[in-house]
Amino acid sequence: MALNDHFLWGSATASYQCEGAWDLDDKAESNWDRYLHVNNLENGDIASDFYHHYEEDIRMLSEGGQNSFRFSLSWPRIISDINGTVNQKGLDFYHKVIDTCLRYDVEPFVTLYHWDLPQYLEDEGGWLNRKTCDAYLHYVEVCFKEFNGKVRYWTTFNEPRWTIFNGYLIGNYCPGHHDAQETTVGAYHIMLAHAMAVNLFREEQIEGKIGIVHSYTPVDGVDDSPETLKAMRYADNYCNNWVLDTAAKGEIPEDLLVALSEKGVDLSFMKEEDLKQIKKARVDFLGLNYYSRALIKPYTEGETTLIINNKGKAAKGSSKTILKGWFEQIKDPSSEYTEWDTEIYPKGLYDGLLRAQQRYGLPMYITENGVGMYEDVSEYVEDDYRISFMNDHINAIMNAVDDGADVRGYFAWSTFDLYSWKNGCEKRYGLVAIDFNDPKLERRTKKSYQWYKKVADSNGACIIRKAY
Ligand code: BGP
Repeated sequence: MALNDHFLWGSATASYQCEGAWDLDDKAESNWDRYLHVNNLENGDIASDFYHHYEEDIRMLSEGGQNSFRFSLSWPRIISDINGTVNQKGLDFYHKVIDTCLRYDVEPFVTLYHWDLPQYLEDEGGWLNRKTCDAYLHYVEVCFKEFNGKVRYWTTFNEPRWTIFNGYLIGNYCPGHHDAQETTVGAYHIMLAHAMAVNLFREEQIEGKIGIVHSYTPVDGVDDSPETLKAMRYADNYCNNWVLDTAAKGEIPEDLLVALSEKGVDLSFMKEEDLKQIKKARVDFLGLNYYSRALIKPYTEGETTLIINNKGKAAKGSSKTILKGWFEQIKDPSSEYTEWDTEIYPKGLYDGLLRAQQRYGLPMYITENGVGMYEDVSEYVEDDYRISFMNDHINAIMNAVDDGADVRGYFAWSTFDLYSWKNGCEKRYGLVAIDFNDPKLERRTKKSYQWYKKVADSNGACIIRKAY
């Protein structure tokens, strides 16, 4: 059986990862520009040069059967300075992108923030400074008014957890800190900014729907013991609930706040009027990015250890997640893992969708799903592993829909090869190949692109169905 005719079949990108043109047309410097330049790391200065290839890229995705395109707006491209000056050239660029989508009957699915913060705000403390919430509100107001009527799907933030935890706790993203207090403050401010944006969206009666995108990590336990259940709750709060409960129910999980206080985090920065804003702001839908689940056992010993493998095969097996006193994440010996230590586990998507359906009862979009691989793009890429990965995950979605989950769209990560943050460009996710050594950055479709067209054209009817 196929999915319904309104289902969005698309793919996704993010401004910093694909646009390039990092200092063109009066774009301000972003935190990622600064951090990668100063540390002399591989950067997105050029990336896929979507800034100059957007027309071709949107045409190609449309020819590939896709009826929606998820992309983000770059805040530093749109707001030039700390005084909030609007850069018309930045707005013009996104008008062109959106108009091209509409010309091809492609639904623009817009992310307002995919991690590229203006450096002038990072200089003032970034997400640790409450003023960043006000600056964000100004930025989103400009975007809402400018693109109202053209954009029908808005999301406030891409993956608050990933950007805040990696930046302030794990330290592998900018600004590269390791501090639980800062992590809590940053997480709070980002969710407050989210709530302020949702409330503004309602007050201004902007057309369309608004949601948030979360890095969804469904939590499984090694057994059903009370200790494991407790560890799972810690892990679920850490991975998911602080974003999803806050966005969908207007509530920051109370037991998480208690557990943070017990760890010595000072919560006095939380203000009653902020909590009222948060309570009022309920999203219309949830955007869920699914890469993998977390398999959890109770905490045994050792200090908090958080290691993410950004080196691929050179560091395979090095990832570790231990939260002292809370939980430990373990590997499932029967599962397959990528070179970057991501477990391939489609059933986690099925389980996660049913849990989220039951808990929040909101429409859901899978806003990212894909597999990062090393690929030789000098010839046609026959990415059968990606086809099999996507087949099994779309199958999981279809199974979940059969069992009552309200899923309304699927976005493959990514539309074309792009810059994968600290993994650089060698970790490829695209349905379309780009040889980053080719000055023309020519686009060439992979086998998965043709396969995905058939899936979209048939509304999923050609997916090889499997039960669990
Ligand atoms: C998500 C991000 C994307 C993208 C993807 C793949 O967390 O929203 O920006 O990068 O993950 O992750 P990575 O590039 O680290 O492999």
